[in-house]
Amino acid sequence: MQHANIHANGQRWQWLRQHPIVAPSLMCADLLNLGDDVKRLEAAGADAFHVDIMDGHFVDNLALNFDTLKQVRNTTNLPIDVHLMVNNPEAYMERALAAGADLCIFHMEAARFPLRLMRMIHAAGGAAGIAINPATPAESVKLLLPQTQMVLVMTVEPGFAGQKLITFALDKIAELASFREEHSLDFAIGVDGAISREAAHQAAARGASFFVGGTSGVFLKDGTDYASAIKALRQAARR
Ligand code: S6P
Ligand code: MG
Repeated sequence: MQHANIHANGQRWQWLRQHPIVAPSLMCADLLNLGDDVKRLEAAGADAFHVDIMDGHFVDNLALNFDTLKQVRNTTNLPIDVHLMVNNPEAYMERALAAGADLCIFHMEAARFPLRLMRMIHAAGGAAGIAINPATPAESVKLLLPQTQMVLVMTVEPGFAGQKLITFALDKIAELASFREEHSLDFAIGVDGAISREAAHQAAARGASFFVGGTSGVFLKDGTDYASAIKALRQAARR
């Protein structure tokens, strides 16, 4: 799957239609050897890379930044999604696009002008994604679904890797999937947070196709290599 996968109308989201997509979360990678890790993950079968950007306000942590994103862009041709966990995403979106994100995801809870943001992303040829926290109802994004390429359902409170799965958030996947079918819409459903094989299986059964792999799915502490972990996650995510 290559980044140069341009949709007929010039927009870069054809790749998002594949199932499953396993996107390792780079904040969980070896940050002192990030370039090597990106190459190793690519060779191990990663479909895309997930880059978390935090501001210390929307969430009480900091993660990667736009300079890191730029360097990752220069290291791989795989698609990159950027997950902005920031207040006022309107102020950051241009930088995410300029740094080479293919899919720009902002939080519904933080956006004052979600439609404007989506238009800005589309005008730059990117795909637009909306993330919702575990306690944010799926209902809150329904009006925007015809414009979006992905809804990222958070299955942990955003901010930190290594948390426990919040199972009630999984129900929103089925809700979004049935709305998608009912209205013949075309957006992917992603899941982020504690996505183990079991969680990937449950999320896929409800209609998710995009799986962020962190410490529960790809960067496993038990010595499982990246290729085996990604393969197992992909198998678990088969419909
Ligand atoms: C943090 C961020 C996530 C994490 C991912 C880590 O909120 O948005 O993308 O990197 O959740 O995965 P895990 O399996 O450690 O929870
Ligand atoms: Mg994330």
